[in-house]
Amino acid sequence: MALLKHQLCAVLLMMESGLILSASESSCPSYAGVPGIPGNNGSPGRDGRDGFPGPKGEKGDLGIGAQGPPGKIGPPGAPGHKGDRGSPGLSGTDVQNALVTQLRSDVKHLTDRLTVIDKVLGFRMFKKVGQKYYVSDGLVGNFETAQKFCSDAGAKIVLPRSEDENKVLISLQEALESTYVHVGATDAKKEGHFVDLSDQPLTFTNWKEKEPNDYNGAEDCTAVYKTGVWNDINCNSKWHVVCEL
Ligand code: MFB
Ligand code: CA
Ligand code: CA
Repeated sequence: MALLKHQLCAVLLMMESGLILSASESSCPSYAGVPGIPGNNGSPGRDGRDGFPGPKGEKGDLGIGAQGPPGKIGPPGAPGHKGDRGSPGLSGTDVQNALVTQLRSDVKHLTDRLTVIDKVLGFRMFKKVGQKYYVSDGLVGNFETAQKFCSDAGAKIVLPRSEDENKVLISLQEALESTYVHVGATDAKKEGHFVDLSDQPLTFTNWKEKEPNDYNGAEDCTAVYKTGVWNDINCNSKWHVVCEL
């Protein structure tokens, strides 16, 4: 009988858990329900009260404080050991000789500069370019005439060595109202290989496009056009003469 009662109750219980049926009170003993799905965690609890102070910690290492300000300058040290004997100084005569040598060098430099300036002032036109001067009397002639004129004046035919020097020559040509000015560059010794009058390679050129072209196979001298471009020309052609000192 008891078994039957339990079975009946088990059936009732299954009906309650799977069907929507109003559960009637029964005389069945109550059984624990099927455990439900665990609920979500509750919201965090309030902070707890501070705990009691812990035990005193061990003594820490010695701290390194910020570097203090530099100390006061200490007293002067004891005098050092006596040094070795120095090499003998110049005798009074030696000093005088050194002074005389320096003075001679200075006088020569000044004399040389005065000689140059004296020559420059002998020309109708001149322009300073660095430590040099470009000078002219407005002479027009061929390359040979130009070379002799400058040499007799203790100078050389002009040869611009930089863009700046080339520009100074252009400004002098404006004053001369010249078309071309002879310059000291030639390929007479080796065609197409232009050198200065000391046979050194040119460190600066400003050739016009398609120049030098040795036009008609007879152009071994060089002239600067009034715009500043260079052209190889016939050495017998006559152009303005500018020298440099
Ligand atoms: C040439 C030039 C040459 C002469 C000739 C009249 O250029 O290279 O030096 O000036 O013109 C085309
Ligand atoms: Ca040539
Ligand atoms: Ca030419």
